[in-house]
Amino acid sequence: GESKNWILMATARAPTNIAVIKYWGKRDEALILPINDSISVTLDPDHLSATTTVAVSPSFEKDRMWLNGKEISLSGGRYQNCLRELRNRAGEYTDENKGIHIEKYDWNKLHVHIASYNNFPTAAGLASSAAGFACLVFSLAKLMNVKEDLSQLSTIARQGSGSACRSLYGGFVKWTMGNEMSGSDSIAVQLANETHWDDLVIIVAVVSSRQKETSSTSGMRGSVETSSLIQHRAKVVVPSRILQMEQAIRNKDFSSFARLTCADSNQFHAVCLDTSPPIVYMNDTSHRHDLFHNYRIISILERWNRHEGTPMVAYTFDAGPNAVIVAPNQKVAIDLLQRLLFYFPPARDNELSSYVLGDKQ
Ligand code: 2P0
Repeated sequence: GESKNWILMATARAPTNIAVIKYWGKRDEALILPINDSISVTLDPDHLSATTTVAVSPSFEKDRMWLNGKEISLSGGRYQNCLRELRNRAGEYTDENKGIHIEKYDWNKLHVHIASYNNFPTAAGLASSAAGFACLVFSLAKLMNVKEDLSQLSTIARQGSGSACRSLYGGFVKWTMGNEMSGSDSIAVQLANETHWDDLVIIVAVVSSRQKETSSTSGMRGSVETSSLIQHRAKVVVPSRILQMEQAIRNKDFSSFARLTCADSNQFHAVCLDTSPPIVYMNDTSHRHDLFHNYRIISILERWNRHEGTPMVAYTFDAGPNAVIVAPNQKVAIDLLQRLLFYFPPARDNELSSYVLGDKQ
C-alpha cells in the first residue's frame, strides 16, 4: 500500500491589528457577521504577531493544536468552522519525487497538526485572537493548496474571530459588514498598504497582564441585546465615520484621523456603559495600578492635543486594559513617550514599548 511516512508543512506569520473604527456587535453569532463596518491598522509583524506551523501526514490520527507549546482543544465551533471551510476549498497536491498525491477529497480524511506561537505575552490582553486566526487560516490554506484570494480567506478567518479577517492584509483595512445572510460579502478590503502612511508610529502601552472580565463575545452580545445607543451608533454614526476615515487615510490627514479615532474609541466605551449590566473596560487597570490609569492617559493626551491646537496624537482602547497611541511621526512619538514616562515612571510590570508601522527603524 501507500507510504504513511510523509509529512507536509507550511509556516506563516500574521500581525495583530488595532481598530480605529471599532467592531462591536454581531447580527449573526455563528457566522460572526457584524452590525457595522470597521477600519483597522495592521501592526508591524516583528512586534505583535502569531507564527503558525501546520502539518499534515497520513500518520496523524486526529486534528490537534498547540498554542505557545501547550495543547488546546479544537472542539470549539470556531475552529471547526474554519477547518471545515478550508477543507471544502482544498486543492489537490502532488509531489512525484516524494511519491505524495493528495486528491481534493482526501483532505476530509487527513488530519492536521497546528502549532502557533505569539511573540508577545498572550495574557497581556493584546488582541491575540486576531493574529492567531488570521495566521491559522492563511497557513492551512497554503498547506491545503486552497486557491482563493485573501478576501475569500478573510471570510474564513472572520468565522474564527471577527477582528481576525482584518489581519490578513497589512496597512489600513476595512471589514465591510456585507448584506448577505451567508456572510459571503462580509469581507476584509485593503484601503492602503503598509507603505502608504509609514511615518505613523503606534505606541502600545502594556498596562496590565490581568485578563479582562468580560469577553468581547459576551460583551457585544449584551450590548446588542440591551443598549439603545448601539443602534444609533451602527446605523448613523459609524457609516459617516467610515467615509470620513477613508478620506483621512487617503489624504494622510492626521488631524481628522486622530479626531475620528479618539471619538470612536470613546463611543465604543460609551456603548459598553450603556449595556445592562454595564461593561466597564476603561478603568479595569486602576484596580492594580494607581498611576497607570486609562482616564489619566486620556486626560494627558487631550491636554497635549489642546496645547498643540490641533490633534497631534490619537488614542484608542479596546476591550482590554492597554492603551494604543498613534503619533504622526517619530519626533512626536519620542516627545510623547518622554511625557508619558514622566507621568508613569517604569515600574516592575508596567512597560511601554513602541511599535513602528511600516519599515523597521
Ligand atoms: C475591534 N474589538 O474592532 C473591536 C474593538 C474589541 C473592541 O474586535 O467575538 O475578539 O471573536 O468576533 O474579534 C474584539 O472582538 O470578537 C474586537 P469575536 P473579537 O477590534
